[in-house]
Amino acid sequence: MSHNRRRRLVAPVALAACATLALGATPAAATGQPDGPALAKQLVKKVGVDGINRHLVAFQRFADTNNGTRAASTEGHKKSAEYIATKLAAAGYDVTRQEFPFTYSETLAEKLAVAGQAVPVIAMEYTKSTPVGGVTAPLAVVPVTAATGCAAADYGDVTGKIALIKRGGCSFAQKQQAAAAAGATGAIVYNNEDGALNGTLGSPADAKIPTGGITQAAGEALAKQGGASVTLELRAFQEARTSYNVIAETKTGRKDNVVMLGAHLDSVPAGPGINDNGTGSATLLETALQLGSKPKVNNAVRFGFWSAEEFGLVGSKYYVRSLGFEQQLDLALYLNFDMIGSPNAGYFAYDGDNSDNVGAGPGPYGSAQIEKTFVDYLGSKGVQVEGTDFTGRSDYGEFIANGIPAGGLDTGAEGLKTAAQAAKWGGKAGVAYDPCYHQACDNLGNIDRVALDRNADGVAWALGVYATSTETVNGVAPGKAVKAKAQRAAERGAQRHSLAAPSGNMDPHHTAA
Ligand code: DTR
Ligand code: ZN
Ligand code: ZN
Repeated sequence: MSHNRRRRLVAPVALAACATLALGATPAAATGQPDGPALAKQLVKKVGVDGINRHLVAFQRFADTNNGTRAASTEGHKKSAEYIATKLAAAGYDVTRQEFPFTYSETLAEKLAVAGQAVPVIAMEYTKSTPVGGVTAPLAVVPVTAATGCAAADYGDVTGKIALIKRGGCSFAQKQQAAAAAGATGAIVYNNEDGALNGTLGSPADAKIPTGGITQAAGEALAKQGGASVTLELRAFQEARTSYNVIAETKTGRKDNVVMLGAHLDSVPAGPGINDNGTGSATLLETALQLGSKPKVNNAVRFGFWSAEEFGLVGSKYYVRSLGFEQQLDLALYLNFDMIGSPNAGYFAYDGDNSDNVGAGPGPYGSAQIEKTFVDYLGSKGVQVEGTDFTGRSDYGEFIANGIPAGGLDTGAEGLKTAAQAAKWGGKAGVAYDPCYHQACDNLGNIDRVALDRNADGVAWALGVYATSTETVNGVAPGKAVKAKAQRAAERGAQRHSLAAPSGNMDPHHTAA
């Protein structure tokens, strides 16, 4: 049930009777809901925050009884994945587990001291390690430009020094590579906006020197202390491991126009990941259970519970790349949900049409329409939604890189809520949307359940709309599947013998620049 209880609609008899191929739009009623199919309305009513919260409690317990984490490859992740797989299989879904390799990494130490003063620093994912106790060296301040420290020539001779570099203009990987080429023994990148800088170098192969991130304020203070003695200790444990995605699909609906919804299930090693991304996972699980495995839908519905998102979107990339082109064509669209109950929540929908005109361009054709579905739905509930740039910072990245229309919702991570946003949505200006982002305190106490409830209604709504018809997104009207069964079987056979082609044109890492 939604947060704002709505007047119950009397189910129109005619609709109930012809529900097999659900369903034209019904007129917007006094609910304030936009026009939509019966399935969307029913699902919004059925999916409630109490059911979702029960799954969050389960995730918290899996972390609490397994070293405080649900990170990919850990027991906490496995327990979470089996909890989901077991429930969906029992509900009659076709469930598969897809195993893949990745590099596990865990921060062991992150310390920075300048002239004896401690400065909070976050080790970049896949950073090279310093020795225990760190390295002590003079600070070299790299002159600020539009692309500070992106080329070795920006540094001068920094042999044996620790370089201080402003964020922007290129990836963190490129900055520490250029710093290393100029002789630096360590790199500190400071933010170019408010909030902590929690970055990744993308892959272990790209790491050259110990690299950490600090806030803009700390960086600007340090920039006045060129030559000061700096001690930097960044140490990480890395190991080749495997983890697995859980995929579940309805038995009903056409299989050549599948509506896919995904959320990453893994947390970071530092914590239980109840907001990031227990919220997205629990909401998809509850929505799938309420939908049932044999709903009366035109389009099949597939749910992906990704692993190793926190190590560079590894599970979702592996999944998309494991599909042949025809299997990708069978996906009508992809909806992603990563962090939808942040405690100081913002309300964001992925900017499919690039109307915000910031950062990345628009999503593939159809993404704009998906964005509108979310914006209109939440707008009808009195929630004014803003855009989230299609940076590729979550699991939709590989889908859009392959031209699959995508959309989704989030309530914000380490970014700070502005005064205008606090006036519009409530909450605290100048404070992160999720002050416990990627930390041990991302627990059951770190959830705004009103925001979670509203977003869960958005998930249920969009699922109901697109399981009924994706015509606005890809022109496929409700009706018969275009492919004969035999043709599809032949294609599947052919794909088994060909290697999945890597998509290659985009490398959507998690805060890589
Ligand atoms: N990828 C996320 C957090 C994140 C940060 N910005 C966005 C924008 C849209 C979706 C997710 C995110 C994480 O898992 O850490
Ligand atoms: Zn995360
Ligand atoms: Zn996440």
